[in-house]
Amino acid sequence: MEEKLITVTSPLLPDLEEFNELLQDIWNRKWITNNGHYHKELEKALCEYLKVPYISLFTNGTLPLITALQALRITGEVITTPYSFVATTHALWWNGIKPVFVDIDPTTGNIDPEKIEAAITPRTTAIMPVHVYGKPCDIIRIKEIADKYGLKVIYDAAHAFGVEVNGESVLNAGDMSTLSFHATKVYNTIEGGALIMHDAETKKRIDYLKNFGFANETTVVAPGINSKMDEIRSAYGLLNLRQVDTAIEARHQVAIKYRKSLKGIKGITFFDDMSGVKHNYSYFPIFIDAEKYGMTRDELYFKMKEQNILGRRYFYPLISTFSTYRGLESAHPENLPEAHKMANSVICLPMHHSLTEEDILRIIDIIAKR
Ligand code: T4K
Repeated sequence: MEEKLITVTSPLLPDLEEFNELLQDIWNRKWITNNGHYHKELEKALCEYLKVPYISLFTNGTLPLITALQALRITGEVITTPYSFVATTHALWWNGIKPVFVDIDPTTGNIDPEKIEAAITPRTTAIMPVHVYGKPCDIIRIKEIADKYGLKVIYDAAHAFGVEVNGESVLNAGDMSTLSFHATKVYNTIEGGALIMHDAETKKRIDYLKNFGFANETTVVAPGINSKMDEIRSAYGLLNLRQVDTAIEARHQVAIKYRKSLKGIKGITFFDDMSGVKHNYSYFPIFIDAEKYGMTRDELYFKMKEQNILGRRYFYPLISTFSTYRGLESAHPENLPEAHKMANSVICLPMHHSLTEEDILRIIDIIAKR
C-alpha cells in the first residue's frame, strides 16, 4: 500500500455548515463584491485580531505590494532581499523600479540591516524587507536607517500573520505592511491579501487604488487597479479567523516535536523561537550541512519525496538568479553569499495544523535514517 501523502502545508478550512449559512445570507443580500457587508466585517475583525489601526483587503498578496509602491509614489531603486518568494521583487519590476539586492542575516534569513547602507545610492527611495517564515526583521535598525536617509519602508509581511514583538504587531512597522491570505498560509481566504497602514487618509487612497482609482461614481483620482476581495472569500475569512488561534497552537506543537527530535541529528540545524516574539509557526525550515549530515540537501529532499513527504525548498532558487534579475549588479552571487548558502541548504518540512503524531514520526524517521 502506498504511504499517505504529506504535503508541506494544508489549508485551514471553515466548517462547511457554517459556511453554507453565510453563503445563504450572501445570496439573500444579492451583494457579492465591491466593499460589501462581509468585506467590511472582515476588515473590522482583522484590525482587532491583528492589533492594527487600518487594513484594506485585497484579492491576493501580490497586488498590495504593487499598490503600496504606487500609493507611496516609489521610484528609482528599492533595497530588498533575494531570499523570498518571487512576488516581492516582481512587485518592484511591475512598477518600473530597480531592485537592489542586499544579503541576509544567516541567523534569521531576513535582510541584514548592517549591509543596507552600503547599497544606498542617490536613486534609492525605499526599503522592502520581508519577514521571512514569519520571523520579524530588525525593525528598529531598519527604521533608524530609513529615517537617516529619508527612505520609505514597505514590509512584505506575507508570512507574518499575527506575529508580535513585545506585544506589538509587527505589521505596524514601516510605512505599510502587506499580508498574503493564500491557501498555503497560516490564515487563508483561498486567495487573498491585505495592506496595513497607519491612518484613515492612506486607507481611503488605497481603497480608491484597488477599485480602479474611483473616489465616487464619476471621479477617478489615480490610475488604480482592480484588486478587490469578494463577499464569498470575505465570509470564508471571517469563519477562518475564529479557528486560526487553534491552528497556530497546533503548529506550535508540531514545531516543539520537530525541534526535540531533530536536535540530536548531526548536520541538521533549525531556528529557535526569538525571545519576546509571538510566532505563528508558518514554516519549519531546516538547514542541511551535507558534510556533517552525510547527504546533500537535494538527496534528502528527493528521498523524502520518494516516500510521499513533500517538503519544499523555499526559497530556492534565489530571486536574484532568475533570468529577469540575474543581470543586475546587486544580483552577483559574490554580493549575496549568505542568501546563496541558505537557499542551497534549506528544506521546509511539512508544517500545518492537521499533521498527526504519526506523520511527524514518519518524517523524522526518514531524516534520521540517512
Ligand atoms: N510575498 C511573499 C513573501 C510570499 O511568500 C508570497 C506568496 C507573496 C508575497 C505573494 O502572495 P500571493 O499573491 O500568493 O497571495 C505558494 C503560494 O502560491 C504563494 O502564495 C506563497 N507565497 C509561496 C511561498 O508558496 P507554491 O507554488 O509553492 O504553491 P503550491 O501550489 O505548490 O502549493 C504548495 C503545497 O501546498 C502543495 O504541495 C500542497 C499544498 N496545497 C496547496 C494548495 C494551493 C494544498 O494542500 N491545497 C491547496 O489548495 O506557491
